[in-house]
Amino acid sequence: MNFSRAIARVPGNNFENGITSSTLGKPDLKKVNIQHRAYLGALESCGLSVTLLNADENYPDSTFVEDTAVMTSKCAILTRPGAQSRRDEVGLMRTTIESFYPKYREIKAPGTLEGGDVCQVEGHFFVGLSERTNEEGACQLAAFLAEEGFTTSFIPLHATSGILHLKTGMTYIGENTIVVNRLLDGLPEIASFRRVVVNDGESYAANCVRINDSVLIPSGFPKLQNELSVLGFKLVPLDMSEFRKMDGGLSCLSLRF
Ligand code: CIR
Repeated sequence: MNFSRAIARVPGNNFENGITSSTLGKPDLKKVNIQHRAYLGALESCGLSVTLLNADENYPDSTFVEDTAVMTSKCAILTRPGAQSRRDEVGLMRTTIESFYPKYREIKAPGTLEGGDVCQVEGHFFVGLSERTNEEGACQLAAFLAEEGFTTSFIPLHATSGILHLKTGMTYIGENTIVVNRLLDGLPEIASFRRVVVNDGESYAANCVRINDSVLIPSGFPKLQNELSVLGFKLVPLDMSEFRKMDGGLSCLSLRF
């Protein structure tokens, strides 16, 4: 959770044409850009040097860079998104990843994997098997990670309606603590962790991001904010209303390494 860099991409003018299951209405582009700039500012105030890529109007979801790669302290893996409209976003990321990790790996067909399904907990990676990430993709990732000494386990999400990616439903924020959607709280894989459970009204807030000594959380979820403050976490609340309309959370907007 100690990072020095991040990669992000400016949202395109056609951001509203991306994939969404939300019924919250169309995003307001002006607010999208204001919220994105505030997000970049928060990354910088956490000590990260941000590589900001230009918007790409061919890919309305391409500001959600997290889905295109898995970054670790030892290696980077380019993904192969399960969403067909997002598959070629990976090509846009290749040269940037290569500039930081000359020997990167890559998920190959028929594997699919999106970075939102990968939740790192110290030296272990939980990988969600979702509509976007299949077992083949997860196995390829696990093999790459094993070469670097990391361990992996899979968490099937198919039966858990409403959870797009694993990290939509749970995130590790350090100090042996996982913020988790009530629907995933019974998972045996996380039984040994301190769990902060978000219930239905605040389920969007299960996607937070620990960066160095801070935790970015979406603003507007007072119960979670209070619980994490009481536990001693240093919080950075950010307005994510417009990204939420496109099923995006805080982690999706950057690759951190
Ligand atoms: C999508 O459906 O692919 C985008 N609209 C949202 C992606 C969110 N990414 C993430 O949770 N890592």
